[in-house]
Amino acid sequence: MTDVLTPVLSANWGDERAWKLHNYERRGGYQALRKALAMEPSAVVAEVKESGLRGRGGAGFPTGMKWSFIPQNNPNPKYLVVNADESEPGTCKDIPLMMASPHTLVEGVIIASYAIRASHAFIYCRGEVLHVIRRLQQAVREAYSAGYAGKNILGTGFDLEIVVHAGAGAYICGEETALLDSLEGRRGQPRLRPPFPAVAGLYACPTVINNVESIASVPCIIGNGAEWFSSMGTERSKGMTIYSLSGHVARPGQFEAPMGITLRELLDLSGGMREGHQMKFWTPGGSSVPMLTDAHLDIPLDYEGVASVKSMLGTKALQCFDETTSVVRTVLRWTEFYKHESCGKCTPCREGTWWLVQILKRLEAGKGEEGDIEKLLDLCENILGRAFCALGDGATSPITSGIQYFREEFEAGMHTPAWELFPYERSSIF
Ligand code: L3W
Repeated sequence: MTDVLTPVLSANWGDERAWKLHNYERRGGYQALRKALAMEPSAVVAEVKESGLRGRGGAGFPTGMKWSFIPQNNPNPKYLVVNADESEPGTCKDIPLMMASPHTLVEGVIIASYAIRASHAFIYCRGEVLHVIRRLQQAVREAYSAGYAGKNILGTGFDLEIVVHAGAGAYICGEETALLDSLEGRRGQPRLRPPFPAVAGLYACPTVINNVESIASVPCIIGNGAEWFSSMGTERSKGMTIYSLSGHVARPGQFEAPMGITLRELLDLSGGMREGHQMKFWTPGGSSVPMLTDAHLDIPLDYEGVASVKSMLGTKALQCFDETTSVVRTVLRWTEFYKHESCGKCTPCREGTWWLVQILKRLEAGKGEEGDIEKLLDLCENILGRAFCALGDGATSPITSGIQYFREEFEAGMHTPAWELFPYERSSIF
């Protein structure tokens, strides 16, 4: 079964002091950069396009295409920004990657900046993870000392400054335009799109924003070629990727596998659900996408497979819950998170998430009122597509899908508290 795994990004995670430059170089690190610098920037973009790499931050937008949107006739500076603000519930792939192998990301940053002709790159990392920020800073310093960053990189005349920026701990700053506002020193709130960042991003200049895993995938694509990468995965979702498994599984963690693996296969690798328990529901990509059930264990975990059951692959954070878990309570906890993290800029999200929490709280307490389920669905309908950014939409997904699959638990909330039906002590989560 383990041959299902394709460790590339995680290949060196078990190495001693894998984060040090000399250990990264010993495994061939920075050879892809040398190769890229010998190519035309447009050829690097073409190679990434050809590979079929799609954004690993949640939306799956083709990475090479995004790079090609950068207008090269625009006289303004171009910027690369790495979204390292990993905060989607259950998502834990970028932080382990940056801790174990920060140079994979730094090498990707340099290649990507060269490809889009950026002379400044920013890694925006969530502020709570100081250990990650320190590790990144150390890796960037090492890259400067070795001549991989700074002026005249490897004697090619290419200059690049890399800045590691600490965010202040707001989920909304993972939204790309809020991240840009925050990076510019303002309160992080989403901007209207279009214009997309590729046209007017940081300081209103053309900017590529990519997720950590997307940029970290670039060195192996340049090093091994687009064909190597696209030989893995499925027809429209290419390559390998990192899935995070959490919750009631025997061995939670990160599993790097080709796009299209199923949760059943991943569960085999992680020892299955905790002993004596069965899968009840799970999320394919954090809590911002519709939940699925044990009926969906064999769908391919790629963009198309998950879309075929009306969910989204998202960040590939597979949170697994067994039969001891109350759906109402779980959905309430997630909704409290969205209410807390709503930036307040738009009314549907700011007010809507508050009302959703009020109704879910009384359903959890067994004090639901007649019509509460309809009210929840009506509120969701009025948030979906009407909020300023994806946070509002995301907040509705667990509720509508929870009601779709487990309506009887919401109905039970009219008379029985969730803690009676699902005692806390049986469920180790929430
Ligand atoms: C130029 C166009 N660029 C689209 C770019 C756009 C962005 C990318 C994807 O949300 C999802 C969300 C969360 N010209 C363009 C263009 N672009 N059209 O492509 O854009 P979009 O709008 O499809 O998605 P998004 O707003 O980036 C991301 C989901 O991810 N998610 C959340 C993850 C949270 C984290 C975190 O922890 N920080 O990653 C989980 O599922 O719901 O649907 O770059 O500029 N015509």
